[in-house]
Amino acid sequence: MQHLEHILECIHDKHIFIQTHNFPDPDAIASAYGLKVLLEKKGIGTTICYKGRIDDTITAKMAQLLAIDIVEQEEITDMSAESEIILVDSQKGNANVIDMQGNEILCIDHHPTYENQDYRYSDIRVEVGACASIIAGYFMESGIPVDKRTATALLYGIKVDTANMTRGVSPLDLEMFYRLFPLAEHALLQKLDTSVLHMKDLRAYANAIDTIENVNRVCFANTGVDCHEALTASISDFILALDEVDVVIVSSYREDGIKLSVRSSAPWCNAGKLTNEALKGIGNGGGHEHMAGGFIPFGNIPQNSDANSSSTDINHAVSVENQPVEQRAEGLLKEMKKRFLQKIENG
Ligand SMILES: [Mn+2]
Repeated sequence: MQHLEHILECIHDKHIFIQTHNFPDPDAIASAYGLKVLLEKKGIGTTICYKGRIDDTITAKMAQLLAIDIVEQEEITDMSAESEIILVDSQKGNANVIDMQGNEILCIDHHPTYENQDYRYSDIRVEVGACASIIAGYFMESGIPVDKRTATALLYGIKVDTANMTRGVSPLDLEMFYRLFPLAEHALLQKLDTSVLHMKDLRAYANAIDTIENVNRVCFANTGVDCHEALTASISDFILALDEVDVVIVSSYREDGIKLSVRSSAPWCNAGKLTNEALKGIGNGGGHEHMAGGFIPFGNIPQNSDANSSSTDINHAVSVENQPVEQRAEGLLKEMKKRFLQKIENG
């Protein structure tokens, strides 16, 4: 049976929700949109939803230029506990996706699974570089023609998640890239490629460059405050391009904690596994072999710190809530660096 047939069998409602990970990236939006087009052809209404502010990001620009309707969770008015949700480019229980009110019945993703979940059906392929390739595959498999807008969205998702076919590329990504390429609107893709940054984003780059610290090819940097997910990720990629660097951990301050973006180009270091293990006890994270993300909430005290750990400092740092975020984060940042370096050293 084809994937799309499995999916259709599991859907009972006339209208369902397609939820992406929080602060969706272009691959998440492309996947959600492609699935929306497929389901609407089969008579099922859909709402694409997500959590997180994405103003001024390339994701917002993509949604605007391609006229893709996406709804932030606070604006959803018609979801109930019985509503059916399909997760795309994310998995239930992961740190980067909130648990919305409805019922997660299906999951289509390319991230590793950290917690087994009970879906009616799931199509999770960790070897695939972009979730958009999986969705594009549904079109091809079912013989449904791909319109220009959908092809453009899917191709853009593939380009971004594979860093223009240089990262985590699988045969499916290659085939979908090849098949979508002649169908897409290239002027629009070019516009997206050249509107990734804003002038004000340079402040985050400057902060990262100022704070850069390279320990045996493992590089730490901090972007300061007001640095959204996509920007943190592109700063990570930027630092990884340095000849002297194999692994990058970029941190940025949020009101409620520290967000991390991790990259690895080293065969000896799996970014997702490293991030997942290094943050156990102080936060959470995970992802792919070459790219990962994590979060350390303020107030989380490490449980298994070793003897020379700075947990007293951490206690102190997070207890003083009136302090500027930089000071509150100081102890946690130190602990985070120590944990990453230890994990890398122990292989
Ligand atoms: Mn993705």
